[in-house]
Amino acid sequence: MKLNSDRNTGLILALSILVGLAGCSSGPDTAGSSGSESVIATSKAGDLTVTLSNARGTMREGENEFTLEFRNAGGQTVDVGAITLFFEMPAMGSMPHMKNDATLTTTGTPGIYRGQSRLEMKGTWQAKLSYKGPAGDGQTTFTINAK
Ligand SMILES: [Cu+2]
Repeated sequence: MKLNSDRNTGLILALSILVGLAGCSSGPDTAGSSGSESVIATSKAGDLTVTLSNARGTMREGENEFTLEFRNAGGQTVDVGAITLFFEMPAMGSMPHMKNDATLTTTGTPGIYRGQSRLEMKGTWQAKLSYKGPAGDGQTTFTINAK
């Protein structure tokens, strides 16, 4: 029966995502799922929803760690391949244009990445993200208010 086999496929996918999450967790405060983190910003990139989150739910001046997730309309994580992410602020008065790169690493779950970036100052940053890989090419921008 077509309906039954579709349902089974969905269940197997859900189970493998759970196994993936359990596999990359080494402690209660280990990231890898937004379940224990607060959303900083979300944005659409084509059919995908990109979510930036961390434990505090905000970015700040100085060192930041965060989680980046790519999900399809069904809520499943999607491997997007190579990602470029940087935070940018236009020149303001005597302050020059600022650009702070992020470092991203994969986790045990394809489509969920851990990120690090050092922001030079408080204020409004444009987070510019692009990716290229199995899900095609895409790009999006988030507005972040660093506190
Ligand atoms: Cu500035």
